[in-house]
Order: sequence, then C-alpha cells, then structure tokens
Amino acid sequence: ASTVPFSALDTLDLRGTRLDHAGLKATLPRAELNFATAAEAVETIIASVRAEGFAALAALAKRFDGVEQEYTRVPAEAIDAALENLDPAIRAGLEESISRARDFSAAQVPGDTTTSYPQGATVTQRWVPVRRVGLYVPGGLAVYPSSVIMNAVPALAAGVGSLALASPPQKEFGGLPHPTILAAAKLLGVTEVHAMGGAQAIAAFAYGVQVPEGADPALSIEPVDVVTGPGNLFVATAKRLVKGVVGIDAEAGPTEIAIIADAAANPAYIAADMISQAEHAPDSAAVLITDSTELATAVRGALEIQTGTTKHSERVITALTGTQSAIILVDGIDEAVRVANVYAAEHLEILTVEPASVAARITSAGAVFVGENSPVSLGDYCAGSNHVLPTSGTAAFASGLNVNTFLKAIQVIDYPRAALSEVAGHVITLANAEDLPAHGDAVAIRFAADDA
Ligand code: HSO
Ligand code: ZN
Repeated sequence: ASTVPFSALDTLDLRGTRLDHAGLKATLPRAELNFATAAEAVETIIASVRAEGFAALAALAKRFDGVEQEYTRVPAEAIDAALENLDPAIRAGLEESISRARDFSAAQVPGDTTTSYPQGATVTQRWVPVRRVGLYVPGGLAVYPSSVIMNAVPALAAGVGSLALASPPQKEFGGLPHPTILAAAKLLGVTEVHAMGGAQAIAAFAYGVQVPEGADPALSIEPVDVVTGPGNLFVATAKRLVKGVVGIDAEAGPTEIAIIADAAANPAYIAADMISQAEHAPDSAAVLITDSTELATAVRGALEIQTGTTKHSERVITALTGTQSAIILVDGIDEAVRVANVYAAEHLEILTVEPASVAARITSAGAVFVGENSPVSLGDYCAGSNHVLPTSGTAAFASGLNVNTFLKAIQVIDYPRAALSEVAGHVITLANAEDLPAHGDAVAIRFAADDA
C-alpha cells in the first residue's frame, strides 16, 4: 500500500477573516456540477427516446451498457429468483433498513388541516399522493440496493399506488439490473422494474414508452408524475430537463461529507468518516471544519494510515486530494457553524463537546449526524433517515427525499351562502379594483333575488 502525503489535502485558513455569506460561499471548496457540458447530449437522448421509444432504449443500452435488449421490463421470475437466492445476512440487513425507514416515513405523513371562518365556512388543505412515480437507482462504480429502499419507502408511506423502478442493465447479469437491487424491490413489493439507466431512463419515465402495435402492452412504460433518485451528471441533467413535465426530488450530485470537530474529537473516526464518503467516487467531497490545528494534524496522520489499507484507495485519495476537499481552520465553533451553514453540506457530522446544542444551530444541511456514534454510513443504511439528500449547496433550499416529495396539497373551499354573504362586498370591491367586474358579478348574482 502506498502512503500519500496528506499535505495534498488542502488547508483553507479562515482564521482572522470575517467574510460575509456571499464571500464565504465563493471561497469554500466546491466542484461545480457542470450541467452545460452534458445538456446537449442529454437533450439528444431525450428526443430519441420520445421519437423512437424502445428502439432508442435498445440502442442506448447497447452503447452505454453493452447489452442487447428489446424491452426493458424485468420478468417477474427474475425478481422472485433474486430474492430466493439472496444471502440471508444481506436480507436481514435490508429488512432492518426497511423497518427503520418505514417508521420514520410513517411519522412524517402530514394530517389535513381545516380552518374555519364565520357562518360555517371552511378551507381545508388535503394531502394527496401523486398517482405514479419512477424511482431511479444508479449502477456505476457501486450498486445500491439501499437506494431502492430510500426511494420506495417514503413513496409507499405517502400512499402512491403505482411505483416503477429503473436501474441500469448489467452485462454480467444477462442485461438485468444487479440481483440485489431486484431482491430489494421484491422485499418492498415493487414489481415493476425496468433495466434502463442514465438520461434515457429519466426520459422514459417522464414521457412514457409504448410498445409497437401487436406487442404485449404490459411491456409499455406508462409516464410517471414524479421521478426521484440519485444518479450521475447525465441523470441529474435529464431530471433538470424533464422538470415541469414531471416533478423531481432534489438534485443529488457527487456525495459530500462535512464535519465540524473540536480539539476533543477522535481523529481516527473523522478520517474513517471522510474516507467512507470519498469511497463513492473520485469526485466525492470531504470537508473538515475545525478550530484546532492539533486536530487537523492528527486527522492528516489518520488519513495517511487509513488510506493505505482501504479497499478503494485510488478513488478515495483522488477525492480527498481534489480541490473539492479541504480542512478549513476557523476561530471557534460559532464560526464553524456559520461556515457549515454557508456550505450547506449533503451530510454534516457534529463531533464537538455538546454536539446536540451545536446541531440545533444548523440551518442548512441535507442531514445532520450528531455526536461520535452517528456516522454518515449509519444514515446510508440503517438509521431510519433517508440517504437521497441535496448536494452541491442545494440544501440551502432543498430537502432530502421524504414523504412530502410524493404528496400534493389540494385546497378545498366550502362556503355556505351566509358565509359568502359576509365577504361578498369585499370580493366585489377587489374585483372592481382589478378591473375584473365579472368576478364581482359572479358573487353578486347569488344575492340578486334578495335585492328584488
Ligand atoms: N452516501 C450516499 C448513499 C449511499 N451510501 C448508498 C452507501 N450506499 C449518498 O448519500
Ligand atoms: Zn455512502
């Protein structure tokens, strides 16, 4: 194993500076997701799926996944077999993950609210699930059966009736998605699985794909209302481009971990947690925010040791020594909190004394991991929380996948005549003020007989 000079992990020394929000944002390390570079290719892919349907999907599966395919639907027998052949220990892990995620999702289901006004009027906000969703589970450097759970459980808890799953066809599994993905789908009762990946999968979900005349219509892909799930730049770009045709969840780009730590934190834990997320891909980001130069030095030492033995050391080292990763030195934990809120990490760990009180002051992060026994990898699999989270600073306005992602609020207005009468004059006045007198007339006509 090679040891790396962990001086290659950048230091950003903010001590003694007092940058404002915008200044900090411009200074903090972050790889820009370059949608523009992928947009043209993705637009072409979407157009071809819309125009040529399964023929386009087959051509793209051949080109990107190296497999021959006519249709995408995974046969029920293959899904059943995947669960039957699943390693019992993996099954137990998936079941524990599902059970915890279900509890967390069930607790999120919002209740309808009814507001009453004089004379028996009510306005109700009613939560309704979308009809059909398309859940995307990436292939690529790793396979993510855990992402099947993270996508499907909140959709099921929301009450969505029709779920379809897509994951790239794998050459070594006869052009089907990885069997562990199929097994996870089966455990969740998701029976519609399509072997398709990349931008073409997102296009197929958004616009639907019909089989040609004479073929089995059950092989068609019906359009969905919402597409969720993580993916590479092409998937993320495709989601951006179909947004508006369908709803999408937050953009999930390369994984990020930020850690706020003080002098008392355990450097070996910090190094292990940084490496855990760097393991995803060479463009993953790991950022340590600390007020202790001693801790920073100790973390570098621990990284040097641990990266020497970790399995995917090549991509881990690329991620940790890339410009998107850094150790940020600050003047105290208050400033660390301010920096973390500007950074708006996908995952933020708090490894300080009294971590809960620090966590309470976090206002931007996809998920916050409190204290040294709540590592991000716990949340990736078995905490109960979701691991499809906003990246690239979008946690400033976006949320992790949750039950609400799959719900719509319908506002229901129910006024009896006497209640309408109470506000009729105001409606007529406001309508006239907007030079829309017919609006006022629609109220006035209901009381015309009273004046006669
Ligand atoms: N950390 C990833 C999710 C994941 N980790 C899946 C392992 N498997 C993005 O939050
Ligand atoms: Zn992970």
